Amino acid sequence: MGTAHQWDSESGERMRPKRPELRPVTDNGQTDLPRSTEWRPTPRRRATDLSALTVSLVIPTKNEARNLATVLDHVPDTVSEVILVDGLSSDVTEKMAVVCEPDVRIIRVPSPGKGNALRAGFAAARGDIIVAMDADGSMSPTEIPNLLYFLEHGFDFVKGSRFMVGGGSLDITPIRRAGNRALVGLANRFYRTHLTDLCYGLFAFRREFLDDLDLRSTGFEIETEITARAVLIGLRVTEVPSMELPRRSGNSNLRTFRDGARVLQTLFHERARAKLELGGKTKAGRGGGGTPEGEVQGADS
Ligand SMILES: Nc1nc2c(ncn2[C@@H]2O[C@H](COP(=O)(O)OP(=O)(O)OP(=O)(O)O)[C@@H](O)[C@H]2O)c(=O)[nH]1
Ligand SMILES: [Mg+2]
Repeated sequence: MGTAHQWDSESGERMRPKRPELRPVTDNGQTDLPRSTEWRPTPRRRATDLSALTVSLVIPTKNEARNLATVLDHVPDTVSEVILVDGLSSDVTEKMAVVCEPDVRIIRVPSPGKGNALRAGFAAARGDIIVAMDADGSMSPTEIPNLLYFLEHGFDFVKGSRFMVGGGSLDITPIRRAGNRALVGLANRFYRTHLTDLCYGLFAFRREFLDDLDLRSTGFEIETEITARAVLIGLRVTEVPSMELPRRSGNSNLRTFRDGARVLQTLFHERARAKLELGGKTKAGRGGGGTPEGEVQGADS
């Protein structure tokens, strides 16, 4: 795939990269990984050898045929499986995906919304690590190893940030930048964090926390929900710089004011939910008042 493609010297054909083997899934759909039904404070805090872990890349798509090749051709070999979540495309997105990545798993979700798509993809993922990214060419899969590095070194949830040193965006409009800034500020106030970005689709986390994250969003607010939940349940969260490029072709599905309002609603909702569910304590038992101040690394926005 991508930069790692190799060519067979005899046949002249392109060789598929060797992907790490996925762990077996048992009859009830579980892998042999421990699930997060109760607190296990120490094991998840240790650094892990990433070469022993498998990685699922989940990509939601809606009419991204023209953009997909650029994305799939640069997926690093550390990714064990690529899951495309489609169901609404009226173009040849699925065909393009199979041509670029014959082993791709395609999940069809007919209900609209990025949140619905991502949640279905996460549920289907079999890797130890789940990475999410967009298909419009605005994010580069070559940044995935940066996220994995921090998971390897003890973090549980790592998200890309366009607004920390080293990151950037060639795509964001002034109005969206202002909106994102206001929403990040509110999130930092609510959750006592130091996040620099909130509404960005490149992130990665350990699959063992999927049940605890208990995601419910249907639309673009899923990025806010997963970040808020990760903080509020006491995961170790950090940000890495990311560069957002303009969408390569086609139209954005995001509606600035409608989706901004949903993000705002999510911030309030998650704060209330955490108070109700956690009773003022994070699951890791470290935070006071339900917010693990100081756990989120990153510069102030
Ligand atoms: N399966 C599925 N995927 C979706 C849906 N809406 C958006 N997506 C995908 O989610 C990703 C992000 O959507 P975009 O439309 O690029 O929105 P955005 O990146 O937040 O906004 P822009 O910066 O304007 O591009 C893309 O890969 C889309 O194809 C949907 O309803 N279903
Ligand atoms: Mg986009």
